[in-house]
Amino acid sequence: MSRGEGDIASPLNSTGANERASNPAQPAVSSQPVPATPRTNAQPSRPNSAPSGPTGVTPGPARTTAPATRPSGPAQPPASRPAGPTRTPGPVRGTPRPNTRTGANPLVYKIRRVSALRRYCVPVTTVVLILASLAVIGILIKVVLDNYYFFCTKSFKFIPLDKWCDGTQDCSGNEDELRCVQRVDYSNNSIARLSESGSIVQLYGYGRWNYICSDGFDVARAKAVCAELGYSSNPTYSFVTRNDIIGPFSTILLGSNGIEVIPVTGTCSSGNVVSLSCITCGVNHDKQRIIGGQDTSIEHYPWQVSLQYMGSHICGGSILNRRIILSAAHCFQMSDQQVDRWRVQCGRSTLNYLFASEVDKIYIHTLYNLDLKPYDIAILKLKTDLTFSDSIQPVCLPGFDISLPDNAPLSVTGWGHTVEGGGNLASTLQKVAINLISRSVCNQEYYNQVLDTMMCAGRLSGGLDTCQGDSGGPLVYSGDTARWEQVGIVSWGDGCGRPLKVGIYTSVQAFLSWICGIMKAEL
Ligand code: 4AZ
Repeated sequence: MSRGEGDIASPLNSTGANERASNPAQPAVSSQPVPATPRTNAQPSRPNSAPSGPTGVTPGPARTTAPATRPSGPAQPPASRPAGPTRTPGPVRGTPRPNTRTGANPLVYKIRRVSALRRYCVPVTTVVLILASLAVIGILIKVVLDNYYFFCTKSFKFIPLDKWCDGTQDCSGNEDELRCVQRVDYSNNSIARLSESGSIVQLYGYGRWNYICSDGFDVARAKAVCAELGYSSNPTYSFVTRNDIIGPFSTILLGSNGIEVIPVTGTCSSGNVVSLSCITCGVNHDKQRIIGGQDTSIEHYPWQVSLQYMGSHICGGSILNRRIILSAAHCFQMSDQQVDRWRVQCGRSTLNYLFASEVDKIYIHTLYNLDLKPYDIAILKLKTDLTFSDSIQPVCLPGFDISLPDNAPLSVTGWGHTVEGGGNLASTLQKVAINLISRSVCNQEYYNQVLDTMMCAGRLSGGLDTCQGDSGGPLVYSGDTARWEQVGIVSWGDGCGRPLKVGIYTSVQAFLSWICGIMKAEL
């Protein structure tokens, strides 16, 4: 116990207390020490502040023994007040000092709090700062490594980035070549196709394409046909009477190996063929077409996506189903082959790199070649299903026999540059209303480089076009219907918006079997 505390807490000898209180002449502060505890007359020579042990006690300097009884006077200082001769008196004599244990003195309490804060805050802040610095250094190291090296987790070594996805094994287990862009052609994978604005079913069998006679057609068969086309959603179907369709016809036998096509000899007895819709697609709320590129909202083109490589928008793309995105092969140049560095942003009008979906696989056409771009088509498979909403919807694929009218009105969308050679992407999704240009007209300006797998669209007088950053995006057609079909993929062109140099698009119609083959394989 400290002295100050003892002063207050020690019960005074009743005699002494009374005597002090009754002696008003006694000075407020005595230069003489006051015994810690009033002594009895039986111990007159013991130093008054010393413990009362019998031996080993050195008397205090020039200390006077306190009288056994004091003359009465004003209130004495507390009995155990420090006994040193130079003690300074307290501010108000006789007033008990505040009990700092209970925080009665705010100043002392504050000092204690400040020192406690210092005791804990300084080390905690130091630790936090050290951890933050380590995190920053770690992130910097990761950024540097990510930009220059690939880490082989199995062989625990770094290889230079240009050896990743270069077609040669550099890590054990071929780890550096596993998650790269793949060249595929599954064109013969699917035996189904849809005609007439993508709804009347045809199945391949016996060396020909057959219409499906509605006899015996049911939900299970509808699902099997949709699986052939690469869709797993709940289909809707109807039977339509088409006198102009004269066959050949077939029915479907569902076996353990999937669809078996059974030819119908002669005519279809019901007289009806099957019209099928595998997915609700191509629905939006924007039937208006405005001359010139302008801001639009993703709800008007909810199939539009942004393909991003290491956080940067590179190309556009379109949603075909919950997992499949259609785009252009030239978006995946030699240095951008690593699947895990790509993301797909869906459902946003403005570019945002935070909420993009991860990519599982990227396929480009086997025959794609950078120079002429005759097979400029790619499919990305997402790691997780998209949730459809007003801003995320699939676009429809056209029927295999679609024939666009001359000068057909088309829309194209994207975040690409709004000025040729301009350094900036559009921050808000842009749309431009353009028209189909015949391949023969187009080829006069493009020296016959526009092949059958390509189509031309734009405005011959210039000004309305796609540009760098729009590549891979969808060129869509709706005609007079409420259903938007993707007929082209932004591919190339001579500059942007130049007169006579219209945009060149990959023809979706030319690659329907390539697309469906992959979609079926990836179900
Ligand atoms: C490009 O570089 C690009 N004007 C896309 C489209 C067009 C030109 C260039 C068509 O991605």
